[in-house]
Amino acid sequence: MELFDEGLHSGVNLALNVEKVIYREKTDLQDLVIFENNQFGRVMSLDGAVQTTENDEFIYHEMFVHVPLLAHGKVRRVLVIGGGDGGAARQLMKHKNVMVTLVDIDRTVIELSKKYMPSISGGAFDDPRLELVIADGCKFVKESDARWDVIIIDSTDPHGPGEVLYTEEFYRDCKSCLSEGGIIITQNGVPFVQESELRESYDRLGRLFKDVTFYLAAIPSYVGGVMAYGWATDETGHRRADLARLAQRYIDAEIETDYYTPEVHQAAFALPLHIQKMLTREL
Ligand code: AG3
Repeated sequence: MELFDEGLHSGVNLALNVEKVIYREKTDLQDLVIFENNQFGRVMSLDGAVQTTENDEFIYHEMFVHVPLLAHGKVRRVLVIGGGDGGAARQLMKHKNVMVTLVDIDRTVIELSKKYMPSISGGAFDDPRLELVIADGCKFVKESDARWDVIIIDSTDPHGPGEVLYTEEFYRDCKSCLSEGGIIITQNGVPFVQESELRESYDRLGRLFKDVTFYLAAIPSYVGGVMAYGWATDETGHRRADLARLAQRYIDAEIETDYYTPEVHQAAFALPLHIQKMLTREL
């Protein structure tokens, strides 16, 4: 049987059985493959790195979306940069009063995800509360004078087209698109194998925001241990939202989840010591 061999991190490769290749295309921007695996269902890879899978995407996307929305409590407008598979958008649509702008550079990712992995977006792209923009996210935030309560940076890892989405300049432009008390969330990789990425984001975001940290979730298809989401805001109260308040917001939001609970939300911010030490270590 053919093997998909992800060599994203040096010295460790993720091998997945390819039951069947569903689609393969080298777009102008990225090398895209969709294949079937017996544990993960359909898997989408871009430039050789697993982006999302049918069976574990709920963990990644629920934690990306419900943590900032319920921590903030009054979110109306959300900007997603990347996220062309529609997984974050689907979770956002669960929140009744939320309007979403999704900016992805690659239309092909959206079309193929809708066609071959429809459960991931679950119709979110057809929802009138979602505005889709095909554009370079960097340029978009530089030029926009609109404001959002939460900005979700659902990017690839910092290689290739996604690299610019990890620069201080981009974070600064995002900040200028945040409403007061707004929150930026980033996909920040797997700390055990991507320590320098974590450290760099911590420095860059730390220069711009009062409250910068990470929260964690284990995503089975992202090899190497728990994954870190970056958290950046000037409103220090959001992170301190107590359990009773989160639980009430969760009930009031009437959202159905399979991973997120208010307890998991709080616990995700507890950083193991080795990760805390990464943040203070010189690189
Ligand atoms: N965002 C996350 C990509 C992470 C890839 N890293 C890895 N394979 N270790 C992709 C888009 C999901 N909506």
